[in-house]
Amino acid sequence: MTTALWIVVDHAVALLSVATWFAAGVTLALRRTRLALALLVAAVLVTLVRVVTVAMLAGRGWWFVQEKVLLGLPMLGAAGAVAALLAGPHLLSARRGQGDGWSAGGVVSVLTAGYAALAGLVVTFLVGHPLTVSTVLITTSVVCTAALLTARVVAPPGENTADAGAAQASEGRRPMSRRRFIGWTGGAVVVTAAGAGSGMSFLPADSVTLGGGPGRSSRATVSVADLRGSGTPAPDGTVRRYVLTAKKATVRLPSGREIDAWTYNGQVPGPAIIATQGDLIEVRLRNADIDGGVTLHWHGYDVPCGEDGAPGVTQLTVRPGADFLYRFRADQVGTYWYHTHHASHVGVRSGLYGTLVVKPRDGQRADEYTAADQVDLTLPVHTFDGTVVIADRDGQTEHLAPPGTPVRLRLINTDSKSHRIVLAGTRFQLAAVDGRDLNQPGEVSDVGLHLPAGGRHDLVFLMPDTSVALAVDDDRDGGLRLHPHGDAHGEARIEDTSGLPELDLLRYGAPVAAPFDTRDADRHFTMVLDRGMAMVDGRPAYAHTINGRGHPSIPDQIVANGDLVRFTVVNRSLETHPWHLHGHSLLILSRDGKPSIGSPLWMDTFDVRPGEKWEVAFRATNPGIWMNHCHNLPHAHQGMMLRLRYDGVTTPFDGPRGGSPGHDH
Ligand SMILES: [Cu+2]
Repeated sequence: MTTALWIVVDHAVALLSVATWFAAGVTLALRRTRLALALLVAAVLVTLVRVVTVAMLAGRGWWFVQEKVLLGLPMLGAAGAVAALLAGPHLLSARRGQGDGWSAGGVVSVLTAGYAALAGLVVTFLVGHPLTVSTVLITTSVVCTAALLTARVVAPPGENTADAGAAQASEGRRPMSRRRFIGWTGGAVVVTAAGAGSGMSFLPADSVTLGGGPGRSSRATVSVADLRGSGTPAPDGTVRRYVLTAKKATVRLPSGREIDAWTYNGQVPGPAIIATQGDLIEVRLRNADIDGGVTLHWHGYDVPCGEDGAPGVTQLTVRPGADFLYRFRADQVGTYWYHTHHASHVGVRSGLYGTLVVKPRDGQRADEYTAADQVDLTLPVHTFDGTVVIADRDGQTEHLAPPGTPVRLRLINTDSKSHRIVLAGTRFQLAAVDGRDLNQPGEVSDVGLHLPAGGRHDLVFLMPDTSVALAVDDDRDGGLRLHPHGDAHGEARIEDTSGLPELDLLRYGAPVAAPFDTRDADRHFTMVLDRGMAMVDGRPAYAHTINGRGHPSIPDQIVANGDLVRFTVVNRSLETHPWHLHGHSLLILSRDGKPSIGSPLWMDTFDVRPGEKWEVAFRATNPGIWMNHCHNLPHAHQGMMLRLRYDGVTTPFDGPRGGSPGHDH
């Protein structure tokens, strides 16, 4: 069973335990003896099952259960045991015909077990990982308060307690004053604990995390504003100049559908930026009328930090009428894309994106398909209000490719959710992932490719003499068709592709020796992804959280130039989080403890699906302050974003803008 399934089962059992304890308490209060006994037995059994589900989850990782093991279960276990001991004997006597099974202590304790079960569930959903002392104090105070109030209602202090149990009744008046004493002392303790817990929750969090490495050095600082790209191309390169103007436009798709888009130069996608390795790319960004502002972020391209396009971190947002010049050397070959990083959850979705492809200089690429006459298609996949647009076309796109032609399809997912890609009618190689060539990628067919949000896959093959079809999300009517002959349009029908297995990239291609020994990591950061209550941009929200916090209250990850850095990324939530670090590509080490055994897999955006745990590593060799976030852009907007900062690097752009791509100021 997958971890995600155990998470769901555990939620369900937790909910059932809340229901059964409350049902037992209510039926007991109503003196429905037989039903109350049955429900009490059920509640105890469900609680025991809960121990099993939590134990199973604990086997998948401490992050999945910390708050359950340290707080939820002990609280429920203690309350449940007291409830069974207080209510059980009376109910069993009643079953033998002695009394009606009711006792004040029984009702209060069974209902308290219900409060404890509910509190544990609420803590899991609102707080999650990591558990804090503050959470423990507040939660136990709330449960105790509920228990004390229930006791007051069930057996008010002024009332004769003769029916509260034979033992108490025999003690006459004294138990009443003792109960008062317990009530007042308990109340005082609860109020103190709640106050302390609430106070602690307002303590400022650490502003940085060092990942086990040394703290700040006393070295001279450098500003991101000075970390700019080279002003010259390589000796045999040229300067590729572009002007991109961000503006609103109505774009007409081939189907006739019109979309109100935010565009670069009035088109979606924006102008294709194409360069050869060693060229200098120079892009002037102007903003015509995008009110909130725009930037250009070079997704997956390890540009100098000052060119990265992170508003409030590496530059100011480009406002209407303003402009910004980006300049960097095209040293990295492969398939990339660019997009705005300001209010990106709206801007990118609305059309502020385009493609960046850097081709190798002749003879530099150990790739069998470098012939000049190849078909090389760059295919960003984007969804506008439910309509999938591939490159600049909706509906089905057709291309001619004579038999024997080398074909390269560069798929780019510009959406916030993953896409499933199937290529039918030919065997093919997945030659590159996220722009980086794989080592000895084997030929495959009849597989589905999982393309994370922001990710890129390069598919290569030699055109057969029959048609080839590319389907996105198993849609047989849309997608792309390649025909070997001009008269074949419309003939390529494809079978249902939804049942095809997914190609596992961690087992694809051939391994080579790792470039570094990841056991020697200088810094190790763990990011536990979840949902919960957190401050996001100064407001409380039901956020997408990292280690229980939301942007910008998540501590900066500090690294030093040259460090070997390791990330552990754990997803406790039930949504997929495409993880994206700017300015670096990450070597995938393992997923759920199973090591990557295929080609070295370098990714800049990898999907951490529900319940998964990924280990990745990289060498920190690109000084700057880098956004590190979920590329499901609405998630990033709702808190799931932090910064990785090199020791000694500062930004003059920090301040009210806060670096959030989700902010309109
Ligand atoms: Cu996410």
